[in-house]
Amino acid sequence: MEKQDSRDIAYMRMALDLAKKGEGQTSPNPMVGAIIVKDGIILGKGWHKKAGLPHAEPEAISDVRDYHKAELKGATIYVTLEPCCHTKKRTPPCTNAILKHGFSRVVVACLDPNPEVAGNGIKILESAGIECKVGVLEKEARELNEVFFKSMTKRLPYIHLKLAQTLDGKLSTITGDSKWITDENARKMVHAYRKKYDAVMVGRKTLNNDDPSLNIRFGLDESGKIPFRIVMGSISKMDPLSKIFNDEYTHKTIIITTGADYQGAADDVVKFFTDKKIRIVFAKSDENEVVIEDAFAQLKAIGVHSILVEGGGMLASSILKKKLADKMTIFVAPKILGDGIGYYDEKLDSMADALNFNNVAVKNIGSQAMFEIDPRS
Ligand code: AOF
Ligand code: ZN
Repeated sequence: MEKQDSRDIAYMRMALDLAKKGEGQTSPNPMVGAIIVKDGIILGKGWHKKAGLPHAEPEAISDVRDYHKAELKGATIYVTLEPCCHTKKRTPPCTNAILKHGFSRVVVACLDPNPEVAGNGIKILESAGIECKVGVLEKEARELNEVFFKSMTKRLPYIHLKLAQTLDGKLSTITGDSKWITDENARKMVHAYRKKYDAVMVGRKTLNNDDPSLNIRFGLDESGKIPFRIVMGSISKMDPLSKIFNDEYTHKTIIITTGADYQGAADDVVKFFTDKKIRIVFAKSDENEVVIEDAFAQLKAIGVHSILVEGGGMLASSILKKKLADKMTIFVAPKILGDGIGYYDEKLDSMADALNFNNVAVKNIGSQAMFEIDPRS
């Protein structure tokens, strides 16, 4: 029995590695990997490559060589997510494919949080007499698909807040200069994050000060992915010469602003953005500022399920105050700036009122410290 368990774990680990190959490509779908094994031989492997394309299970089945196809009867399939069983969607249910080929055992890392599935896939397989085992490397599988789990169960997108600060807690000088606080090693990591998520977001001041491209560089752009580039704030104060308003990907640029600000903007400004096919999304306002939760809800409604927020200070401050981050990465560089822009504009009297994070890992990235924080716990 013990031996059997360690074998299940080993195959599931391979399936998880396969699932990761879909990173950044599968949204709004999860990353899923599958491995087919019979008598200790791996007959086929597959992973879900992109929403609309086949799921991991049919990919693994079609990977099986023709002369092995008959051996699928009685084989085991390891899948990192419960096989789907619902029909009102792009691809056929994977439970049908599993039943058709006569698998005798299905090992799954975690149940599918999609309410259309949520345990029903396993029920269907078990009632057809297939032995099912759920929960092998469950923690790893859920972590891998954190974004998907949030997107199936919550109204807001998954938010990863990334900041680069000096030793004295500043994101930029008082004039807004922030290039560069961290070195290339840290910045390369940020580009790897950009690749993972649906969108990258900055506030209006950061747009004007930094003129960021918000694309994926450092040799990580082989997939050709261009994330949505989102800028939030007053549309009339956004610099129209910014790169994200003038490159060839303006259809991937989204402006979030308030209705009042839009109405107050000059006609030629609005025409400029509309001609460039830049999407303008309105969010509720409070004292002329965008209400951040509403901005996120509006983005989710148009299909943005995950966002890497890269600052600046005001945007970070409102995310922190409203506790909207699912993950935080803070790079601390060995520089001291003195007067400058921070990112939490509260005036606290007591240490007891400080935001205090419990789930923290600290790593060295060159001469920088990287704090990885799970602010939810
Ligand atoms: C699986 N294996 O590899 C994936 C699953 O629009 P569709 O047809 O691609 O269906 C998307 C849903 O299917 C998604 O919300 C999730 O419930 C499930 N994803 N299931 O058995 C896979 N990617
Ligand atoms: Zn499926």
